[in-house]
Amino acid sequence: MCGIIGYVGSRKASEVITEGLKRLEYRGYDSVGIAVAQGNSIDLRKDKGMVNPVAESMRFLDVSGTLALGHVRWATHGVPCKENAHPFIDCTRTIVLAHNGVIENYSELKDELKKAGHRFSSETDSEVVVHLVEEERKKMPPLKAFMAAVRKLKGSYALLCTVADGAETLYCARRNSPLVLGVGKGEMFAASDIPAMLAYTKTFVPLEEGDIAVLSRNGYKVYDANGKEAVRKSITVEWSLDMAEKGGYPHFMLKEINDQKHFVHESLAADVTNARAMVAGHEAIDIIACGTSYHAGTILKILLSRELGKRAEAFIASEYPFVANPGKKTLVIAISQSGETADTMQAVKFAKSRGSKVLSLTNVVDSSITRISDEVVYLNAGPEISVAATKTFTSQAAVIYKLVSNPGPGQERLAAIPSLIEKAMAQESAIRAVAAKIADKKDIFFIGRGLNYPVAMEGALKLKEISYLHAEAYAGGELKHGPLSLIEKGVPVIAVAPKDESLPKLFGNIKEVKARGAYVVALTDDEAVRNEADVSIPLPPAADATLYPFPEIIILQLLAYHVSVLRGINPDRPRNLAKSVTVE
Ligand code: F1P
Repeated sequence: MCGIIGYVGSRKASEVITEGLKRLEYRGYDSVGIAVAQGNSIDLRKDKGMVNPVAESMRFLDVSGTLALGHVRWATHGVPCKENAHPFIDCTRTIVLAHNGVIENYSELKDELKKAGHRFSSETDSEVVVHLVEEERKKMPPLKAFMAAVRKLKGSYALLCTVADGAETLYCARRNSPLVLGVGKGEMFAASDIPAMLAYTKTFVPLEEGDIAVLSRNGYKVYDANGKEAVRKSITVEWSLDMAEKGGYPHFMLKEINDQKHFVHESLAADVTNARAMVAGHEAIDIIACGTSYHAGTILKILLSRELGKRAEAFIASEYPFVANPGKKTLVIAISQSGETADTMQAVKFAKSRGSKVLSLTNVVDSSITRISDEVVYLNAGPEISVAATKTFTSQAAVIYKLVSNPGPGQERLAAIPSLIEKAMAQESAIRAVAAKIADKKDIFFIGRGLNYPVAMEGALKLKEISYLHAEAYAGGELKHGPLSLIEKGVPVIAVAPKDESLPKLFGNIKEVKARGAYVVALTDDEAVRNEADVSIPLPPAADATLYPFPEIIILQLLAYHVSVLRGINPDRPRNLAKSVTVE
């Protein structure tokens, strides 16, 4: 995990890096650091904590200089503390480096380097890299030394490194962790993602696996994994900086929930022609994803089975290699907002090793998953900054519904989606009132059936990740097989209860929990359910009952948001989590 950013040009580098780190904070926020190279010296400042307080207490902006690199950390090796914060400096204090990823062979390397006399100050895997560069540099010039060091690494890495030798050069490398170059006039950037550089340029060059790049204010050179100079395609993005900022909302999450009414049009415009042909050509389909994307995948599985008659199964990506048996005839559909999730990447690699074709649905252009997939559909949801996925879930669902709907008249049903989303959004004050009723509870249950069950799972995930309340979702019929023993007076049960074919059965489940004293919150457009519930949030009626997941999820996202805020939590930065999970 972690976020990295580097700059070389003529601006005050500490400003560029500090601003960039704020935008990268969603990738990790347990510690932060910056290193500015000036002539033959390096000014390194870092500490435990989030960007704003650390940048202020360590006075990041006091440092002048036009070349710098910075890092926000999500701890994997070693607790979050000042010593383990990046960047890392070598024994001679002239080489500095920041890393995102996991160096798998770090302990062997560390032993060798220690024997050679290097002194380490942290418990991290990353620190070995700077000492490796230092060791190699005794024998060769900086670029060659950097290349030689990178060749010794096993695992995943996006690296930024500089040597304080007056050459004002930034060395970059990537393998299995994202790194994008930003190309400006008389200046160059490199960062884990595009929004971190969007204030300065709209031209970007995503690096490929194994690439090494050398940046100076005059431009850049890329070398491929064999050390040969290579040309990489540049892209121009249309996103405005505003799309990556809060736009007047108190939190990114609320902005992104509200964004959905706009972005769903973009997602519904995704080109699924080739993807649809792939689905048509396969009878057995395995869907792999994690977290929120897994819930979207579960919706896809239901639609593929019910509407297209396929043998479809949804798998948690990290489990896939241990429980599935894909082959040449299997189509694997991987769903990942970031396109970088290590668990999903590993599952895709496993499927490819078995000869399966891979179709991926992702939001991030040129992300790692796009490079190993046979076909890609982009979600077109724009950047999502809040750690909790909201608009990208809806975008995944929109693309999924388009994928399973036949072209032409088959797609007419999709036209109702944007207005269902808007009508759900209009319930915000009712939702806030319900949030106030449940914000001080300990355990909260969600129930649903059919397509409403994955929505209930996603509602429970949203609530637990940003409010720290214990929330579980059950298919309505499962309650009596165990969980019913947890229901007692006042325990909230949130019933996702639209007027669809599953409602008569779910109604019975609502009665079961009511009889045991539960406080029932119903999302419903049904009169009888409304009368049975303690409180209800109106669902806009959907002419096509399969579309209910769209208004349902908006309501559950807003509910989680308001509970989080009422509990005094920052919903954009939940503890222990990060947006892009690049460790297995
Ligand atoms: C999967 C995921 C997200 C979740 C969190 C951690 O990411 O589980 O759904 O919100 O940020 O990662 P992705 O593969 O969809 O990018």
